[in-house]
Amino acid sequence: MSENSQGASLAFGQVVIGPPGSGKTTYCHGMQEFMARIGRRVVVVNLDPANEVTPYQCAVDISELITLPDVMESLKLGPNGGLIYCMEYLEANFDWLQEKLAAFRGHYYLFDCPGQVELYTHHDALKNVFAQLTKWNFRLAAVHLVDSHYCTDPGKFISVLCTSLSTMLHVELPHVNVLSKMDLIEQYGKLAFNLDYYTEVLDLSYLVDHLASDPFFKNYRRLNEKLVEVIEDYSLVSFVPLNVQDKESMRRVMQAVDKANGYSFGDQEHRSLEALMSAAVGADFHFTSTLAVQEKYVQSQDKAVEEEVMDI
Ligand SMILES: Nc1nc2c(ncn2[C@@H]2O[C@H](COP(=O)(O)OP(=O)(O)O)[C@@H](O)[C@H]2O)c(=O)[nH]1
Ligand SMILES: [Mg+2]
Repeated sequence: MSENSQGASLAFGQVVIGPPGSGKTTYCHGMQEFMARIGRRVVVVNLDPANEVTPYQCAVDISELITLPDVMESLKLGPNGGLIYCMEYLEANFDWLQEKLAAFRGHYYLFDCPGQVELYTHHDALKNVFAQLTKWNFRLAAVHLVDSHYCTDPGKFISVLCTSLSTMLHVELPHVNVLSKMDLIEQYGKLAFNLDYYTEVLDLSYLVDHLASDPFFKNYRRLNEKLVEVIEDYSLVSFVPLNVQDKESMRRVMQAVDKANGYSFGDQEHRSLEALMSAAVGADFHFTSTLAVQEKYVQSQDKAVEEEVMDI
């Protein structure tokens, strides 16, 4: 693998990002097992210095380069400052990363990334690491995990949409946004709308109306309208629902990512004509798949809510 990428073969992979606790490490473990079962040669690279133990076997582990507790102790930094320092240190040590990754050329790479949101919305170190990987001929998609818990509160959901949008614009990679822990959504609380409303993110005016009926948010209607306007103007955000323990759900996420990073169009695996055609025309049948998830994890809701959804 050479610095200027000349001569390096293409390598495909995913950078798995999202807030702390959104399920990144669990996803990497699950996706590694899932892909291994379908015959893909896959390795996991741990880039999160806060991951003390990992459920998967790391091919490359940032803790060999730097650890968060060491940084916090020696530089007297808190956990957030410490993580930023670790990422800047990684950026300053590209040669270490390059050498470690080169040993696994020919594999599919899953990068388990840190959970600090600022790293994806403001700070440049990780973005520069991703850009450097691209120069080394990696074809990456960002898989941005968001806990489906946020769907249960329209205010939180708007903030998740803003974070997802600014992450997409900042990271500058093909993006697949994922609503994780779908199996828990029933326990998290009642949804105001059908699940596809949250995954397709088409007409957010209903969300603003819903918020306006809340006495606390009533005074913020104009602010919410403007936020929603920005999100709709870009028209970039949508979500794929995920339950990491469900094979069908993992397959759908994998298909979306394969399309995003271009893996579907390579010749690494035997692919059915149908899969190639659906990738080519951009059809991924999200709507039907979201309805299936809705039926599986969300009990039918009361009439008033159903009527509200019919209006949509
Ligand atoms: N029920 C359920 N729990 C999950 C799922 N994914 C992750 N978790 C749990 O969420 C917690 C945080 O997950 P982790 O992968 O460490 O999150 P990270 O901080 O983003 O790496 C752990 O207790 C996981 O067991 C899921 O799909 N369903
Ligand atoms: Mg983790």
